[in-house]
Amino acid sequence: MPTALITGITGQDGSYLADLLLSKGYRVVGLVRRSSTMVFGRLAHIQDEIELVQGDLHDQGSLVSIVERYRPDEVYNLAAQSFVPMSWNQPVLTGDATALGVARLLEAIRLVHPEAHFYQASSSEIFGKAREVPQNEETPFYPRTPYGVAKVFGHWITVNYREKHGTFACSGILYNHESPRRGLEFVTRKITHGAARIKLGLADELRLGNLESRRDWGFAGDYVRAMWLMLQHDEADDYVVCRGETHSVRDFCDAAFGHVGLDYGDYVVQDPRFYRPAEVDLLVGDPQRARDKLGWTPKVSFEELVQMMVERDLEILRSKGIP
Ligand code: NDP
Ligand code: GDR
Repeated sequence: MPTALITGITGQDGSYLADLLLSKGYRVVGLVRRSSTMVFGRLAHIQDEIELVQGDLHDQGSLVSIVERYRPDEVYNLAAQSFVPMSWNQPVLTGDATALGVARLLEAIRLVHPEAHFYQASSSEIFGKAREVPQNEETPFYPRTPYGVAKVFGHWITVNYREKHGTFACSGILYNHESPRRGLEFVTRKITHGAARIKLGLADELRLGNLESRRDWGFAGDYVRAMWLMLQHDEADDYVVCRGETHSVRDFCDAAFGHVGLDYGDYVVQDPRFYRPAEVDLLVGDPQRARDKLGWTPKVSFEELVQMMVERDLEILRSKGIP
């Protein structure tokens, strides 16, 4: 039975990856950081099938001990301060976790278990002020936020450990991927949750920032499959993972409200508080390498994703006794 260590297991991607690896017969170990309220909502359905161990990307010693104790065949580094606007409020913390955290984990692997295969959660935010459209693995980086800058470090340190130390290390440059388990502060879930609340009479407006922003949105369940495929290949490489098509925030609102028979124009209010100081340019990727080398293709369409998210938000609200 292979062992996988997942950092960020309590997050959106961590929970989907844990589902996938359990279905493939892995022993799944998740690194969690200590908190006064240990609530692992996204893992409730698999809590008896996984092992959780305390550690933190800020703490080198904890990473060394965990890698030494479990000697995982595969390590997926999904942990990060992942909310882009917050990286302007806490740029140093973001750099420490999202950039240096990667180096700490790679060091732990190099020191105690160099055979492990390593996956780094890189991001389309490294392209930022995009030098070309669509972006591929050779497109130069131009991050526009402290988060993007930290992810550039994470990406290059992964490439450098592969080239210098021979670590089997892959960097997945993933574009936005969403799901019913997405955090409520990200725009897609904010919209589907907002539309569901309005439909059920719990709110009468939804305040958003720039409705013209465009993203290449996919389903998280499809994207974690690409992570796993990268670590099964016979050579380590970097891959762009995306659908290759964009939609605006406005399109997303239209689809989400439309699904519950409402017109978003009657409820969505643009609020300057949610505008960003520096927006990224058009981020749309070219997933050809992932398709050709890994045989990866996304299965869930934009429309199916929006509907899945709205339906689940209605279900969650109704299960709380709301009609
Ligand atoms: P989430 O924000 O849902 O999850 C982040 C996870 O990181 C949580 O489990 C969080 O733990 C953990 N974490 C944060 N800081 C630390 C730390 N110092 N030590 C240990 N764990 C920590 O992110 P997603 O699941 O959406 O994303 C997964 C990864 O993929 C992230 O690295 C993100 O930057 C990257 N990414 C995501 C994309 C997306 O569209 N979702 C696209 C491209 C990249 P806790 O629960 O305690 O807060
Ligand atoms: P992003 O995702 O910054 O792309 O990062 P987010 O959903 O936060 O924003 C997407 C776009 O929507 C616009 N927007 C709003 N965003 C939020 N959060 N709230 C609003 O009210 C709102 N109104 C409009 C934003 O301006 C932006 O253009 C995600 C994260 O998962 C990162 O960790 C990951 O690396 C990237 O995707 C790829």
